[in-house]
This record gives sequence, C-alpha cells and structure tokens, in this order.
Amino acid sequence: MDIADYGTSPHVDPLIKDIEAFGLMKHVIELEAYGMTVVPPETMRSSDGFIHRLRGAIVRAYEKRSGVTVGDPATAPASVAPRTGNGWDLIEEDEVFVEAAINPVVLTLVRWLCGQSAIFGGQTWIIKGEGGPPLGLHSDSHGIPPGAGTIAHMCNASWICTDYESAEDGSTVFIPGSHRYGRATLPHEANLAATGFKTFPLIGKAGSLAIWNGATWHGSVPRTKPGLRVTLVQNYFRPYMRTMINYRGKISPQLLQKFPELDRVIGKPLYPYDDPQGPEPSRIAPLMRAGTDPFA
Ligand SMILES: O=C(O)CCC(=O)C(=O)O
Ligand SMILES: [Fe+2]
Repeated sequence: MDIADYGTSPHVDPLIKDIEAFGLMKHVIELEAYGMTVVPPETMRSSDGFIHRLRGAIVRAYEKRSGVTVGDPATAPASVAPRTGNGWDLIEEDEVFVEAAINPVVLTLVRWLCGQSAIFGGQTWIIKGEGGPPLGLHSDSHGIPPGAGTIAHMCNASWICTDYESAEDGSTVFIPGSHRYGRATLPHEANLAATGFKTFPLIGKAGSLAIWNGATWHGSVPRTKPGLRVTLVQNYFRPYMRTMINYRGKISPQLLQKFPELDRVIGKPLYPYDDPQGPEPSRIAPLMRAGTDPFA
C-alpha cells in the first residue's frame, strides 16, 4: 500500500513520490532525526560539470566584487579569502546559480522541510582559507523564540564546492537533534570549543548538498589546511518569514520566463503591503493556504 496513491494529502503526496524516485528516504530520516543530512553528488541529479562551473562562478563573482584575484581555490593563498561579506544576491551573476537554487533534489528536500510554498530567500558564498576562524554555535532561524514548535521555519541548503575530508577543512559542525530545542543558542551555549554537547563535522565531496532545518545548532571550526574551502549557502523560508532578498521584482522577467521553477520558488510574498490599499487579492490565498498544512 502506498498512501500517497490515495490522493488524500495533495501537498505531501507529490513530495513522497519524488523522495522515493530520487532515492532520498535516508536523507529525510536524517533530517528528522538529526536535523541535517549530506546528500552525495551522485544523488544530486546535477548536470555534467555543475560543481566545477558553480565553484568557478563563485570565484569569479568574488573576484569581480572584491578586486582580489583568487585563481584556483586548491592553491590560492589564505590571504585572498574574504574578510567581509558582499556575497548576497548572486542569482543573476551566472545561470549556474539558478541551477543551484532550483535543483530538483534541493527543492524536494526544501519543500519537505518548509512546505510547497517555500520561498528562496538568498544565496551567498563562504570562502575560507588556512587559519580561517571558527564560528560560534547558532541557529539560522533568527528571531524564532521557544514556543514556536519544531517545524522548520527556514532551512539552509548549502552546496559543498570543495571536498570536506575532515574537520581540518574548516567544516561546519552540528549538534545532532538540536532542531528540537526550538530556539537559538543562549550566549553561554555558543562557544563551540567549550560546548558540552556532542558535535559532528560536515564531511562530503565537492558536489554534495548539506541541508539542515534552520533551527539545528551549528558553527564551524578553524581551517588548518592550505587552499580554500568554497561553499554556496542557500536559504529558503516559509512564506511568513522575511527573506534576505525579495527576488520578486528584482530578477529580470526573461530569467523567470526561462526558468518557471525559479518563478515559483521566489514566491509572491504577501507582506509587506507596498500599497496602503492592501495587496492584490491573489497574494492573500497562498499565505492562508500555508497556514492549513505544514506541507502546503
Ligand atoms: O560553515 C560555516 O562556516 C558556517 C555556515 C553557517 O553558519 C551557515 O551557512 O549558516
Ligand atoms: Fe549558520
């Protein structure tokens, strides 16, 4: 018996079918049990050369925005690694960023966590060289206080663009099961070096996807290896959340026409109202529907 065949749950049934078809059962179980999972490159259904093109596009965008020359991340010196941000809003730098955002495995797991109405809210890079600093333990679901439950209000779907072989790569580190705490770390819980919680590092080949419930506590350890760690961070939100970028009205209509899945996943946020008369009525029903079912 396949419950999804009965058509009784129109929001989750198609997800169950895609999870099976794409071989993602283990990853959904890990998301539920541990709050994160790493999907290997061979399961990602990426096009040929995808991760090579993505890594190159990140390096080029960083070089263009910073004026620093990086070249090959495997041999680049730590001195070229960014000290500051300026990495948000990459989608129109190169179509490979669209491919990263709308990959079918990414979107299946994102919609498992945040529902069919999940909104793509931003992409940025992490470029970390030898000696690159640690990052304290935190939740990415900023502003969600205890009492808001254990559903994912947002999630992080990061492309691993260079191999992470061990913690020496300066990996992200997770506290398994912490998505169930349903709150951010308190100041005395943020020090990764002194934490009493058990942690594990993110290990994966370039081309893997690391995806976590935004509430899962994580940080990162210093990089002690030469060369650069390159990551593309992607954040997706339930439609009541604020996003980093409001892509609606920002992305060119031509790009949205070429990639209908991008048009869908940037959503049509109800808030804020730009007009004192209120929003177009068509923006109200989807948010109301999202309040009826965690998979809507
Ligand atoms: O991997 C890291 O360096 C930290 C990543 C992180 O905190 C994030 O992407 O939200
Ligand atoms: Fe984070």
